[in-house]
Amino acid sequence: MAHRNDLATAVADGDRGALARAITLVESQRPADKAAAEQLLTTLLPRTGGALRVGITGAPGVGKSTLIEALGMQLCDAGRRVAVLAVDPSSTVSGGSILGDKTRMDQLSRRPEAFIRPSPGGGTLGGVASRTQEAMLLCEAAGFDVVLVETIGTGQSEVAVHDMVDFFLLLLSPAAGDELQGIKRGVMELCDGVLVNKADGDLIAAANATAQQCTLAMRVLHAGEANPPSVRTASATTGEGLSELWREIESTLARSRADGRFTQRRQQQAVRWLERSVREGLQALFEADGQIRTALASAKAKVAAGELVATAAANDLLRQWRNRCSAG
Ligand SMILES: Nc1nc2c(ncn2[C@@H]2O[C@H](COP(=O)(O)OP(=O)(O)OP(=O)(O)O)[C@@H](O)[C@H]2O)c(=O)[nH]1
Ligand SMILES: [Mg+2]
Repeated sequence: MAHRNDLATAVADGDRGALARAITLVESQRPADKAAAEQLLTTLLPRTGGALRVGITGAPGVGKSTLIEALGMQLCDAGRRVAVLAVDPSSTVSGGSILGDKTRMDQLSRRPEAFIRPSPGGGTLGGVASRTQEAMLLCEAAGFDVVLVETIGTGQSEVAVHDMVDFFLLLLSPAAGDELQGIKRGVMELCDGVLVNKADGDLIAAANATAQQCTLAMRVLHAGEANPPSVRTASATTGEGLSELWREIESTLARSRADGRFTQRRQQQAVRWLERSVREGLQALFEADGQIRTALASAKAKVAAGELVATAAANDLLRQWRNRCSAG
């Protein structure tokens, strides 16, 4: 117990080694570690919530990591403390991760004001997202005042990251104008801002054209909204446009703080996180029961063969499970 309190104190003191150990603890799947992690998070909860949480999504190679590094350096220079996290569902399959194998952000990782953590591997997307969210709380408890979350642009992980940040930025490449139709409408609706990256050298004209097309598309998608998401261009490699981007993010968040949307969004996110965790936990409990697993397998075969109605089979399984719960 004393050891755990030491860890909480060390995290709260901003000790980076302790923060790394605390994140390892919340990422652990061992039952004993889970209890310790819950206690740690509960102890530190009053110290959380103080960071600006910004999610960054976009197709592979669009420049997310380069942007995060450049923006992170600017923020550190301005006296901010920046944590970088990632949600990469592919790492749950491969065990690798977007911030792990391909070691980028070399400069930022050497800054004492920055903390970079790759995506946790293993488990469902929901599990990975939950652990990233817990890592975010720990970073806040350790005094980081900006948390940047990189995610690879796939529908589900985008929703998961949108659900944990205050501002969700979509990165497009200069060539995306031709493909705007193809870009999932979902993420265009979800995002709070769009950045056309790589607006440098020969790509400037294409980037401007894409930004124009995107602005029109956003007007249609967000018709009638008081503050439709902004669209701008920048270059993560030259740094052009990045301070304007950050100012825009801060002023958007200042507006939403002033009119209450900021708090409301965080409250909704916390409640959805609870609901998601309950759903996932229930399913895990259900499927962990050996007899239920056997019954489920046989129900699947019968439903597939057209011998059983799916809803009737599901109700029967749930009834069996309830009986087993009340018996056990
Ligand atoms: N010209 C130009 N190239 C850039 C810019 N930003 C990134 N790149 C290049 O684009 C390539 C991909 O950049 P990353 O930052 O790794 O892209 P990413 O979106 O993080 O990629 P994944 O994590 O693999 O999805 C690298 O070769 C970068 O040097 C930019 O603003 N201008
Ligand atoms: Mg990357």
